[in-house]
Amino acid sequence: MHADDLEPAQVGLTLSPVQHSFGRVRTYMVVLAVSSLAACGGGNDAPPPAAPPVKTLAEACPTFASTGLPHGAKITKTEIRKAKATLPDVCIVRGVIVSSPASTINWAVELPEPKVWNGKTLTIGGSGFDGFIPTDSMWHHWLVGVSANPYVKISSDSGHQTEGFYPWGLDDVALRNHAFDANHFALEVGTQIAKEFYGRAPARRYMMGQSNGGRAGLVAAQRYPKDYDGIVSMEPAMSQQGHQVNMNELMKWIYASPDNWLSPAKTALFAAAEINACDALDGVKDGIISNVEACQYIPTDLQCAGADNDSCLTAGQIETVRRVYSDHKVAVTLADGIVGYPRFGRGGAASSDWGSYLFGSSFAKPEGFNYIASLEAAKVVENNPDADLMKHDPTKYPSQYLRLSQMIDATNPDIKAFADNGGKLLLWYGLSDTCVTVYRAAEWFANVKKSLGEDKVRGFARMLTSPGVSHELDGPGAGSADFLAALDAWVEKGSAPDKLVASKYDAPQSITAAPGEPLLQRPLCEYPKFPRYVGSGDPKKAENFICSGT
Ligand SMILES: [Ca+2]
Repeated sequence: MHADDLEPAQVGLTLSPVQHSFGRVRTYMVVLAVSSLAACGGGNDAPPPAAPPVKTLAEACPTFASTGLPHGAKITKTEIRKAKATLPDVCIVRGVIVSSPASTINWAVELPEPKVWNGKTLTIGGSGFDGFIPTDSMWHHWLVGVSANPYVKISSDSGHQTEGFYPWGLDDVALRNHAFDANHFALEVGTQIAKEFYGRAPARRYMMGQSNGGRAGLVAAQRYPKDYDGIVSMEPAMSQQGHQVNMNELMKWIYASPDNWLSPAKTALFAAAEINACDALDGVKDGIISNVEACQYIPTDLQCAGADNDSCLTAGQIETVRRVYSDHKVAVTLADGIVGYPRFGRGGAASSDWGSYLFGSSFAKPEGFNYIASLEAAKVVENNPDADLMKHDPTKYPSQYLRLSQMIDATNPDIKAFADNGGKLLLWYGLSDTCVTVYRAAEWFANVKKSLGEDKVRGFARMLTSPGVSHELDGPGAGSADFLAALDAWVEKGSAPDKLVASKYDAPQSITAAPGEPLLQRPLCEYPKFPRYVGSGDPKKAENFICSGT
């Protein structure tokens, strides 16, 4: 089915058991809807093909071959994936690029029917440490919504086939592939395949990713500024080494004693208290902490008077909350002169993030991703598969961390070449993200403005945020919006994404279910503004909120 034929309600929300952004946790998440497809021209405004397509997918796919692919790419397989739910029929061309004995890139190019292709490509970023092909696994809910659109979709495993970091992180070629080269190579391969398959070159090339995939989008703007006409970077793990170095200290604190660790019950206790303390600061008690900068609550009022139990916090647990909301400052200098890692945004306790990223479900067996990520980095910098995070001292490995950071991190604010090439950047963050903090992105975006000037940046980049939305894209806030359609409208029509609305839907629903009406909607505000209630009208409607700085 062509996405243009779908009613918005058919395309919007999907929920599916998905792979955790970094690890293997399975959870349910809300889809970033494609609900404004018709309104925002998500793919249905491209010019029609210059000539009628000669073949259908069924005719062209089995016999498709190319001998002229760049970067030594070889096709290994072609297959048709029949339409399912919102996903269109596609021909998937699979192949490899053998970069070195240590790094082979597996890539996949999904080609929609010639008569529905919108003439554009979309590179899909991976997650965690990569090691899998994103378009194969539907690892995140936003991908399901995006995949309804008739783009040629391009993705790769980034050059390694395991989801950890060790030992491939020791190899420079594998690191380069993971950090930036694999997406660039796969893009050039996918562009050539599209050209041969349809008989015309793609008119536009976009990139979209979240977490590590968001980092991959930013790093492309910095290193391959002519690769994309537009990039949607969602909650980018742009300072991966800053995160891993500085989470080491926080994780060592949390796992030093059960008195510092918050169980799911204690996390829920704190979440309710934090909302109670800070909810009304944005003008309405809606369960969403939107005025995050005014929220300074530390739960000293919850301190246990007697024995520890689920209705109170120990002194250590209160200190843990304080540390989560304080800047982390391990003295290891990383790429672009960066030291430390900022505090996390408010509101993550009311989402699944504090469980997924900080505390897991067991003190005895640390499983939160921030622990896993720090441990994986420790294995690489120590070159030791048995590295012990609790004994690891990052300050003893400054050159190793710097090497990783210079390779992987996307903290260079000079994206002038990307802007001068006409590229558009839509950067989005859920303020409650407790995997990778919004404040690192905010620092970077401020540096971009300092480097290029406010006016120039306004012409090609926006940083939008949603309060009460986590890295898992759950939480009480509204974070679902069709960012891809917004980007496309900006690139093709010059329509800047300044009036976007985010929705929150009920959950869970199957991926075949229509989303129904949103539970609530909020304007997507430009950082650091947030949705403030105007004081009257239905608080479920975006029109009754303004983007406010205070
Ligand atoms: Ca509120």
